[in-house]
Amino acid sequence: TANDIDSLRQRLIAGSLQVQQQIIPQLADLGNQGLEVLMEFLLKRRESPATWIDGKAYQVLYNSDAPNAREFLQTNFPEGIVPLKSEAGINYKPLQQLLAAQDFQAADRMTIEKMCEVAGPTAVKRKWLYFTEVDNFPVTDLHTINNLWLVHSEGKFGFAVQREIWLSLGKNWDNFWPKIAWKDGNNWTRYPNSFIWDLSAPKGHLPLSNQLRGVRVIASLFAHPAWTNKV
Ligand code: UYC
Repeated sequence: TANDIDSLRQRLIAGSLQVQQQIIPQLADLGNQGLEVLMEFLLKRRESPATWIDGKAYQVLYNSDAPNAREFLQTNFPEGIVPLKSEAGINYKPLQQLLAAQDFQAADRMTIEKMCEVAGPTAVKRKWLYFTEVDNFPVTDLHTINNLWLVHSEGKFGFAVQREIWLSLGKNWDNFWPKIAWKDGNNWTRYPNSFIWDLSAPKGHLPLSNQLRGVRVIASLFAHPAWTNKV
């Protein structure tokens, strides 16, 4: 009823993160009227940086086949809700689209591809990164990639989340790998099928950094000024 919708609307606007998280799928189940509330919610909040709650609301609209939801996003958020800023001239829209669709496995591959693009044509050909290339990454591009992951994963995924976990473990790699389910005892998690490609994964599980060539690339990522000098 109209009353139920209005009550959900009020709780979405004023509720805690936990309440908002529960309300969004309820609105999604209510058809067009529910979608309208999510549209209003996104518009109201568009002046502040997107959080993963905005991400959840956006994803409902993005993955809906309702024509008015599609038209709304096309008009108001054609590039998504995270600004796709790049100092390296990279187009992050394909990554945005995979994350909005919650295709975390394809998004993980796209992340590696985009990071190779940032590093330049030799890295694109090589298909993996040198740690010296990561040291030279523009802050802006790392922020964009990180924010896309964060906003579209209920705050679970992204480099900054991984780095916080690593710091909380006193920068101990041996404790870090099992914590994010990249290792179980002595066994590395097998790529790709043993990784968890949805939000049931532990915090920090994605995006992946292959450890085949050692820890230096991810160490450079975590040491990058992007995470300490906020822009
Ligand atoms: N793989 O085991 N990985 C690949 C991970 C390791 C290996 C790709 C992560 C350990 C080989 C990604 C972990 C290891 C290939 C990841 C992991 C290993 C490969 C695709 C847990 C053996 C084929 C992108 C730390 C004991 C490619 C890419 C090749 C691929 C990620 C083996 C994203 C997080 C040490 C043989 N693994 N990788 O980089 O280069 O190719 O031969 O980390």
